[in-house]
Amino acid sequence: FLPRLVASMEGPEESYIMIKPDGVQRGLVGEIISRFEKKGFLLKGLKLFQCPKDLAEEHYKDLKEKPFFPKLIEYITSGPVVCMAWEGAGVVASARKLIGATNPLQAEPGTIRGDLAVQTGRNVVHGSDSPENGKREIALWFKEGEICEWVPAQAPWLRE
Ligand code: IDP
Ligand code: MG
Repeated sequence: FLPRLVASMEGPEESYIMIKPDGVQRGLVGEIISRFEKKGFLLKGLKLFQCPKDLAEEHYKDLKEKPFFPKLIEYITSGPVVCMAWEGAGVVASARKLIGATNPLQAEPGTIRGDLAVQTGRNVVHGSDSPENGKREIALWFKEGEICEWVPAQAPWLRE
């Protein structure tokens, strides 16, 4: 009861999705956004952004002991990224499925990484791994006023 009450006070489920610099450089922005848009989730925030080093380090702080951490930070800050906030019941797990496994060679065909990438170090997209991290990452990457609360015209055709 209490966890559900707390969850409802925190509002709807959200995922932070980010097209990494390789996705932007390779001209995959429209293709990647389309997959989430067509699925039926709600886009609440969107921007092209050059990520500073300290933000990249904060975003990936759980990985800071990994040997690949310095290269990961270099990769994420190497050019603009596309930051997105997506909303919807089940969006976090569903977005992870749409994105596919971390290693694109193990990602299923039909997923973004399975269709569009070949290496873990260039896996084109990020998706939050829990609803808590979805909230945390959206608060980290977006400023107040950059998130839009709106109801799309197609809402009654997506959910009964
Ligand atoms: P995820 O993005 O599928 O959630 P995580 O394990 O959270 O995967 O790792 C975050 C990111 O760090 C990956 O998407 C990838 O860009 C990078 N990464 C993870 N493992 C490796 C590795 O072994 N070599 C190089 N980069 C890695
Ligand atoms: Mg992760």
